[in-house]
Amino acid sequence: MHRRVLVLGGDGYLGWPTAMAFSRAGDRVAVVDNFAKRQWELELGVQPLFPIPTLHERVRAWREVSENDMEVHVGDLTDYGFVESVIDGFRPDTVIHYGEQPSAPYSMIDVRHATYTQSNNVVGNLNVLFAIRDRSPETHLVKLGTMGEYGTPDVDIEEGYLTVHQDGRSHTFLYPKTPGSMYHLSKVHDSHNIHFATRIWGLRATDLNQGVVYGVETDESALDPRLATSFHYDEVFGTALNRFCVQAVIGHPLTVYGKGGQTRGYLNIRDTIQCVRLASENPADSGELRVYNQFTEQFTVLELAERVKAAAGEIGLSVRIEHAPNPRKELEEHYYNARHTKLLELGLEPRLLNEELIDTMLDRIRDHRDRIDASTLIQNVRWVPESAGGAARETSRA
Ligand code: USQ
Repeated sequence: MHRRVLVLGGDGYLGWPTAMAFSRAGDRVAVVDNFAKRQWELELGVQPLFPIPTLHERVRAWREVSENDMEVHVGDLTDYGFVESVIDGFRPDTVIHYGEQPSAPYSMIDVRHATYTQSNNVVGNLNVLFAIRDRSPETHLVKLGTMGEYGTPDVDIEEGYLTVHQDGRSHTFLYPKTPGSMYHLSKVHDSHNIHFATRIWGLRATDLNQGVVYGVETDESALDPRLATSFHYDEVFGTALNRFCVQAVIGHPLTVYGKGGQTRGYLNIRDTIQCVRLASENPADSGELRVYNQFTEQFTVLELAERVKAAAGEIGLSVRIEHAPNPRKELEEHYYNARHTKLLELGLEPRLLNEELIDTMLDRIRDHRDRIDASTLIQNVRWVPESAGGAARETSRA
């Protein structure tokens, strides 16, 4: 069945490939963006690895390559009038919401960046919820949350909910959250607001607690260089494996923070698209909040660095792993076991990380080696500034 799909944050690393994938599958797609990411790049002096045309140029290229059209709406999700008019005009079956500030380090720069991240993300998401309630209540919201909402508790992480038994009674709650950055906290607030909207207003929503995404390419972005996605490797916007691959290509030591035992869930960008498709094809019921843990494998950062080192060695790159001082405050050795069966039950076929994939990433990155700006690899954003008690250090679990 072809749907009307509205992609919020459609100019981003995940939003743009998602918009193309749904469009190619025959859905009617509209994208929304305010180009905030392009402003943050200018603010910090960083650039994506591949040259990224403007959104309008991308959409024109997409029309040329795929013969599919895509609507573009430029505006800010924190402007309720804008959000309401887009939802009212387009009447989406599905809203896929990537339109938030996605970087933990960006949110930890200072008070201005923390309050910006939380107000931008939380207010934008609230506007989406109210606009769906008042203009298009049957719309299914597919919201990108994060595995980082849970933090690293010393017990297994369930898939969204935890049933608590007490004195012969029991109740199912949203799984308790202990996030590790102002950004991750913003997504916790979003999750509670979405839960409220489903419980009180009967909206239908799916919260995708996504792990760390890696990868440079999807089936659609590979069709034409103008369709590339905005791949970052700098300290603020780059994610771990993507950064390690870029570091390997230019002979920079791989920056494993601290001991490197930090364990997270990871997934290929192509699996992000698959998961979002599965979530939208299986909409929540009215009044229901579905929560999926969206990742395919768990790794420690040190294991990731070792994988990159091995793959790089095979193609003649000599790589050194460095245990850099950890700019974050996080456990560097901990228990981690997060359930992630619901998307598999819906049919997810994971593309696990293997040497061939890392080779492909290294090759693609090597083609754009001249654009790599090594000065952006380390920007010293600290979770605890010197003035507030010294460098970040490992803390107790409490
Ligand atoms: N890390 C290093 N060295 C580096 C970069 C990161 O050791 O050069 C470590 C970090 O300290 C952390 C882990 O690798 O322990 C993951 O860091 P990351 O920067 O790859 O990912 P994170 O900050 O957690 O955020 C990213 C995305 C965010 C998404 C999240 C999913 O930017 O949008 O929500 O991954 S998750 O981590 O599951 O919460």
